[in-house]
Amino acid sequence: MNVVGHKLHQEDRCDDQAAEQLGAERMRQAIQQMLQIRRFEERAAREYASGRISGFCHLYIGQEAVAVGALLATRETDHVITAYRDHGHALVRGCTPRNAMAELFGKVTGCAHGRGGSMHMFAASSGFHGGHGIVGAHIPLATGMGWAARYQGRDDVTLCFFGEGALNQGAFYESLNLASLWKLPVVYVVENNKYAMGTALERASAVTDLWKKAEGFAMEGVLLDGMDVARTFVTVGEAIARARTESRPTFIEARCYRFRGHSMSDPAKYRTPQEVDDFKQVDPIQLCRASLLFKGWASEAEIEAWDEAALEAAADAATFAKDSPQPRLEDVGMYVYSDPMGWRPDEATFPHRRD
Ligand SMILES: Cc1ncc(C[n+]2csc(CCOP(=O)(O)OP(=O)(O)O)c2C)c(N)n1
Repeated sequence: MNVVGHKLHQEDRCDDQAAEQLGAERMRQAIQQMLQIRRFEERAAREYASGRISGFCHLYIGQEAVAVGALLATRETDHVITAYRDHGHALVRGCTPRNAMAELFGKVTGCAHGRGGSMHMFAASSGFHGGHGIVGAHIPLATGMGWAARYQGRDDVTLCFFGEGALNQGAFYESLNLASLWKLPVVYVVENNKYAMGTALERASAVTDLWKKAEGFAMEGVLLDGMDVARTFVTVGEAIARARTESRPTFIEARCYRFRGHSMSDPAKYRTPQEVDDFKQVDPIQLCRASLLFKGWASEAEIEAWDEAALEAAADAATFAKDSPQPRLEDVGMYVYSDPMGWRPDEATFPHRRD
């Protein structure tokens, strides 16, 4: 299969060498995290359809290997920032199914106290800095976070994820130029899922080999099969090492695919069912599953049990979210800006506060 040069994958499992580098324990962890994201979002889609979740909701289904593989390569002290398709990154990096689902429901027990919703998940104490709705606007923030680390002499690295739709925003060029010029420890990952809303990459961008743009910043540019969690771990791990030890940024193009529409309200008529089916042949969870079985690192029964546990956690999260209180009208100014007008969180009212 060759889907307009997008598919790099040749096998029906993850790359063997990369899988060895990922190792059995991490690969077992990877599939559990991917299953948790998948089942969480399938549940979120159902809750959205039933009207319990409102506003925007962009699902990450199909792209799980990018967040999971990349974040497995980080240290706890590293920083992560992403765009609005953020449920996966959030769940791997400090949010729980409960407080992420409650956030989708707009409840006070949500990870952003119900103020952010789907696009603005946060777990600042775990180094997860959102969830940003304006395309490309968080890329300068990542560059600033890299600058702060260098200035303060910390050896932590910032990982910045964004969609390919952000690549023709000025902020992208300004940020990567400065990161290269100032040698900042930032890894920029474009999750190229082929479409920005309904616009195919080749209809919007003169350059479609996005990783080549790195050359314009005198930066390392790498092409990655983002459907393969093991390769993602290895490639992002190398970029993190370069950032941590040499303080050099990297730009990675992770080619991936979203199986659902842009958001819950998108019927995705700009692509054929055949194309979606083709990409489902390289479903990141199935590739990882096949590797685990091939290498004898997990049994069918174990994977089944992990899937069951993920389903249960998603169901439990939905019940928790449904039963949680709404934010109080008199607290409407809280958690929007940092400590506005001296308001302090009240532990009795916000028992689930994390940050
Ligand atoms: C500055 C700005 N312009 C337009 C929009 C509307 N918008 C929301 S999502 C989107 C497409 C972005 O696609 P991409 O960056 O590829 O991310 P993906 O949805 O594929 O994850 C657009 C244009 C926005 N949020 N911000």
